[in-house]
Parts: sequence; C-alpha cells; structure tokens
Amino acid sequence: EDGGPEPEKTCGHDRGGMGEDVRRKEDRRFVTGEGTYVDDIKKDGMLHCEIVRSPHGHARVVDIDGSRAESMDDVVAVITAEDLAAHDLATMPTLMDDTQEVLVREKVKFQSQEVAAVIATDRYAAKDGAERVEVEYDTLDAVVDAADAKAEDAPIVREDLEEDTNHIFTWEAGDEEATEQAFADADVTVEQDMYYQRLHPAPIETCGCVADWDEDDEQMTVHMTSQAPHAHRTLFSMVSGIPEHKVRIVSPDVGGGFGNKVPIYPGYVVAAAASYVLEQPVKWVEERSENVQTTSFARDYDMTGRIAATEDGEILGIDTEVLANHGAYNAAAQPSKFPAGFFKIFTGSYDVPAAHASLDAYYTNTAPGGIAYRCSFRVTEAVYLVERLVKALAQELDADPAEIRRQNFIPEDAFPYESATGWEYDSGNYERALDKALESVDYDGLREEQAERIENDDDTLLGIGLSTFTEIVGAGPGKQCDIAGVEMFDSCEIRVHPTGTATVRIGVQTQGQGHETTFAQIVAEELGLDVDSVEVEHGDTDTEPYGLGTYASRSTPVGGAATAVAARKVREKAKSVAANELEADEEDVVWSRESGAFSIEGAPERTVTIEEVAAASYMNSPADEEPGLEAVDYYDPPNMTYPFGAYVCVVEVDRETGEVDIRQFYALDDCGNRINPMIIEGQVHGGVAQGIGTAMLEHVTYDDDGNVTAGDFMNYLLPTAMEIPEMETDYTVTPSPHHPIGAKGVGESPTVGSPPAIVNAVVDAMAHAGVRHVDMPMTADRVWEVLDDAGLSK
Ligand code: PCD
Repeated sequence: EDGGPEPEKTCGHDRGGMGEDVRRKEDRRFVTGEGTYVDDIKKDGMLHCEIVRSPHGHARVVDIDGSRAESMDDVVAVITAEDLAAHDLATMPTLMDDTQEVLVREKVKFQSQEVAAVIATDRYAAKDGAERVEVEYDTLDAVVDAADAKAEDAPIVREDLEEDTNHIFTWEAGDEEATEQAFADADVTVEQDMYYQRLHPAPIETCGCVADWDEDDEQMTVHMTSQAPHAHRTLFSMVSGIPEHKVRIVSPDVGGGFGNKVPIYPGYVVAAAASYVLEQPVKWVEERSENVQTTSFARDYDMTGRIAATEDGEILGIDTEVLANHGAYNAAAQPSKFPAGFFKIFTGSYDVPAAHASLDAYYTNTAPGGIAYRCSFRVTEAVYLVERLVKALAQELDADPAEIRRQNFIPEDAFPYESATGWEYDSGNYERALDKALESVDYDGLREEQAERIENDDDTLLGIGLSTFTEIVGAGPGKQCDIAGVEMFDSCEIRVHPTGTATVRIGVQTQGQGHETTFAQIVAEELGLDVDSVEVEHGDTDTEPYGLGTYASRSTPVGGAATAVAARKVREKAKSVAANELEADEEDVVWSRESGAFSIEGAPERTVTIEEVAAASYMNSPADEEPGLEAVDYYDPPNMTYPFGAYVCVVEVDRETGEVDIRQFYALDDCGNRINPMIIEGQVHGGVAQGIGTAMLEHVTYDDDGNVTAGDFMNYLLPTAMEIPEMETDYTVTPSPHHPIGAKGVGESPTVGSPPAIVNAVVDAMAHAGVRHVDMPMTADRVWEVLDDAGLSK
C-alpha cells in the first residue's frame, strides 16, 4: 500500500497530466502476479501444439514418419506441410514480401526450422510426441554469413527462387558523385570496418498463442503475443481467407516486445490451422531456446564506413558500404518502402553536406529476421556507424571528440533541417544537450584523470566515450510508411460517460511501456478529467479502433497524437454543451487548462466542470447537438519525430585481464515535451541495460555447419544486475513542432544511443596507443587481445 514518496507534480494542476510522475496504473496487477499473459489463457478442451524442429542448418528432408507419435494415446494429430497445403496454408508471406514455408516441405534452411507439429491433449504429451516424429535428413553444406553467401561457389539457400544466387537486393541512398567529390576534396579521410553483431531481443515472455475456431459462429479468436494486433488480424484474414470481421486478435498482457512480436511466426499459423481442422482451441507457446534460436533476430550488419573532413575538422562527407545478413527468408520488419529500414539516417546529428550508402542483403542458412529490436528500423546500426566514425575522425585529427561533434552539429537555427539523405529533422538543440552532459560529468576533470593514469602507467586505463545521437521515430506519414500496404497511422477513441469518467481505446499496444498510465495522462491534460477517472484499453481488435501497433517508438508520436486530437475533439463538443449550461454563446466560452473547467470569458467565477458537461451531454443535451460525449481520431503524422541525446560512458579497462568496468553512465535524453518523467527514466534504464548487453556480451553465433552456438541463455549472455552500473539520467526539452503535444518518442533512444558511447569509451581508453576499434561484444578476451597488440597489456 505504501508506494513510496509522493510523486512530483510539474504541470500546474493536480489531475495527473503532462509532466507528472503518475505511478503506473498497470503495476498493481503486474507486481501482485495478476497479469494475464497468453500462457495464462486456458480454454475448455484446449489442445497443445509442439513444433518438431530441424537439428540441421541446411538439409533435404527425405522422409517424415509421424506414425510412432500418432500411435500415442494423448496425441491427437501430427501435422506436416502436406496437411497445411490441403488447406492452402503451406506458406505465409513475410513482412518484406518474401514467402516463408510454415512447415518445411523439401529443404531445411536454418537450424531449428519448423518441420512438423504435434497436437496433443497436454503439453508434455505434445513434447513426447514431437520427440517420436522421425525425420530423415540429407545434410547439405551451409553458409552462415553474408560475406560467404556472396561467393560464387556458396551453397544456394533459396532454390525455390528463380535466381541462382543468395543475393536479395541492393539498396542505395544519397548522392554518390557528390560524396566521391567530397572525399577527393578532403584533407583527411578515415575508413573503419565494423560489425554490428546479430542480436536476440530476449523478451521475458516468449512467443505464443491460443487459437480458437468457433465452427458455429465461423469465428477465429486468437490470443497472441502481438505488438500489432490489427495488422495481424488483416494478415490472418488475408492468409486464411476467413473474413476479417470474423477474426478477433487479442493481445493480452505482453511480457516485453522489443520488436520480436511484430512478425508472424509459423507457430501461430500451425495452431490456428489445427484449431480450424480439429474444432478445438489450440495453444502454442515457445520454449526459451526456441525463442532464442528462431525468433526474428536483429542487426547483423557488416559495415565499412568512411568519413572525409578538412584538416580543421569540418566533416565533408560520409560513405558506407554494408553487407546485410537476412537469414533464410527476407523477413525483416520495416515499412515496405524501406528495404534497409531507416539506416538512411546515418549522417546523425551532424551537418554533413554529402553522403552515400550502398547495401547488399544476402540469404544465409540462419534464422530469418532483421527486426527493429528496440530500434526504429535499423537506426541503431546507422547511429553506431556515424558515432564510431566521428570518434575515429577525432583520433585521426588528434582532436577532442566533444569538440569535433560541437563543430559539426546541425545548428539550433537550422531546423527544420533537411539531411543529405533526404530526411527532414523536426527540431533539435544538440549543443545545449552536449554542454549539459559535459558539465554534469566534469568532462575536463575526467580527461585530466585519464592523462594522469597514462602518465603513472596505472594498471587500469580510463576511457571516456560520447554519443550525441539523433533518432527517427514515429513512423510514419502514411504515404511513406506502410506495413503490408496498410498506412502507418494510429488511432484513439474516447467515450466520456454520464458520470464523468472516460474509456479510452487506443490502436497501439503496450508491452510494458505503461500506456495505460501515459495515455490516460494525455486525456487528463487535454480534457480536464482526473487521471484516475480515465481507463485505457488496448489490444483487442473487436473493440479498439484500427492501429498499426507499438514498435519503433511510434506510440507517443502517432498514437499519442491521435489521443490528444481525440481529446480536443471531445473538448470542442464539451464547449458547446458548456455554453448551453452557462446560457452563453459558444464563442464566449473559454476552457482553462489549469482548472480543466469552462467559463464565460471575463467572468471566471461561474464555471462548468467536464464532469458537469458529461452529465449534461446525456441528460440535458443542447437542441442543436447530438447527445453523448465521444470522439475518434485517426492520426496520420505529417512527419516523424527526431528525439536525440547526449550520452557519456566512463570505463576502466584492466590492463591485466582486458576486463571493462563501466564506472559511470550518464544519459541525457531530449524527447520533446515529457508526459511522465518517471516512466521515461524507467525506459532509459531498461534501454541502456540492453545497450550494455549489446556492447559487452550478446551475440547470436553460428558455426560453419549452421549450428546456433549461442542458442540459449547459457551461451547467449544477457546482462544481469551485476553488469549494470548505477545510471544518471538527465534531459533537455526541445518540443516537436508538429506533434499536438510537442512530444517525441523515447523508448528506443537508450538502446540506440548507448552502444557507441560504450565502444567509444573502450577505444578512448587505448587511443593513446593508436587503437581505433574493438568489435562488439567487447568481451575481456577480445579487449585483452587489442590491449596486447597495442603494447598496453600488463
Ligand atoms: N513517453 C513519455 N513522454 C514522451 C515520450 C514517451 O512519457 N515524450 C512514455 C510513453 O508514453 C510510453 C513510453 O514513454 O509509456 C515509451 O514511449 P515511446 O517512445 O512512444 O515508445 P512506445 O511506442 O510506447 O514503445 C515502443 C518502445 C519499443 S519500440 C521497444 S522495442 C521497447 C520500448 O518501447 N519495448 C519495451 N520500451 C519497452 N519497455 C518495456 N517495459 N517493454 C518493452 O517491450 Mo521496438 O521497435 O518494438 O523493437
């Protein structure tokens, strides 16, 4: 009951509006174990589905014999690709227009690919049954990285496609000629290879669903771990042929999304097909290792970056070439017009006159993916590239990395700013953020300490890493951004009830971010209701308005905007009801944000509260107005939002062991106007923790035969509380000029912005000995090798 100190109030009223540390409404059910996740859904007669997966990375399927499994008492059915083909469900479209086999027909293309499924009366029986399905394979040579997949004699992953190559697409951005010229004119050019390793999003809850076909109503209900229930309903309907209004997707509490729950996985399709055929509910829930090995991965970009500058440090151009490993299917999750996601924003926070990128994507015998793991569609890779290049340039010029940044920042008065690759940045003030960051960490003092340690030949080296990144979130203008053709708008419906409380239904889907609180705060702010009188609903396609879901930090920029606009529509109508109550002309009625009430201009003593207006809307509605008090808004943003940050990471590198200790992490985020600072701080803590995992520990590795060698949490190392330092969070506020409440997204910024700060810090510690780069994850052995090569080891 005692929830700690009373929250801070900053918004000038105490309704729980903008800028208030309102405690999360959802946390009571989470911390008391009352959340409802997919695996908590139990239905009468529910069957269980277990997937039979390939032990090989590349192999022909010679034979599948399910008879031993079928003969088991509790096994109801063994499903193969042929069974699915009978219902036209053998394949499913990926989000990037590729076709993925739901169950393998002829050839396995990655380890743990889905080969068959067993349906049984309980989970154990399903698992036992799956072990008894005998599959005969003929193994083939595998190819696991993009550089090898490029080779002439590489094994061909996709024989089902016409071309005899693993190449998927080439993508280009920027002006090649202008960039070449910039490099020709430059005094200094620096080139750096860097690999952004394959990562696993690692939500606490794995993927799963309960599919329930009701033959009488001809209705399919699927409870599933979905970050985008409406888009998934549309895809489900398109793939299955069941009319869309007869498909209901419910995303209950979701135990972390992180991009992992944007795609559709074969398990969902198999469970739905099984329920349809058997006319019983079917549950499928992944085990941890299945999730690690097969859920859409992130990153896996092999990048060569080049930066050109004058001898005074003015950046003239950036050029980059990328090899992208897309796995066995092109199943990246990003707006369909952006094959390389938002990688195109690789000029970052800097005013770079010429820029060019080219990227080639390849199929390999690895799990498919390329999702936006806490990242706005590949912006993480872009930010890493540019923040590492700027550091490398500073080293080449023997300049202070903070000063090189300051010198090249897009100036405050240049916004809206059009970048060399064609984005329009909405607002920013990078110098103010950097200044605040440097002062807060006592940058000069740190540099002195660093020099002293070198001078004294200390056993540990000090490194100071900066990252002054710009994000691009809030996809997106519908004309630019769509998923499977559906434009990326979002929506909100508000119903104010006669007694003055409200139900708010939103198209975005929370997975832990706290939307039930922050979206209620937006309504409280804009409508004059108390935050406790506002209930936010999400995640059920039968009741919520259509939306494109939560990923790429788009909920606040798009869904939050829809919510503010819907609230303002309600307020407009409320004003006319208030005028009737006040017996005044509508033009003379004013609304006060502070009190949340209506009054006659110049006569503030007579007021009507929103609660009174709500009652009057149903009980005494004006003759010229419809009764009721509600509104819907579908919001198509005019632009994306560009949050930014200034991060400082201070590390100590042990010269005897190569161990890196993150001594200090300072994160300043500017996400425009802030709805709930406490939630933002939580977002930053979580995101930086993920960034530390990326920089220091995590990597989905494969051996040459296509075996996943980091396919569980024994081998795929997540950071624990032991590896996460105390963090300092800070902020500046640069509102988005086009967003109704001036807010930008923030959820992803810390994961995007922190890895380069950490790598820059480790490189910085060894920079005096000429070290330019350390690839992630920066494990102690890897760092020790670099130390040793540079003559720094002890
Ligand atoms: N906010 C505020 N203010 C501002 C902004 C924001 O307050 N200005 C807040 C909101 O409201 C929310 C949060 O914060 O609550 C966040 O937001 P945003 O940024 O908008 O975002 P969103 O959309 O909501 O979300 C998303 C994100 C992402 S993308 C991810 S990955 C992650 C993050 O989110 N995930 C997660 N975070 C999180 N958290 C948790 N808890 N869980 C999870 O799962 Mo992706 O693309 O999907 O990959």
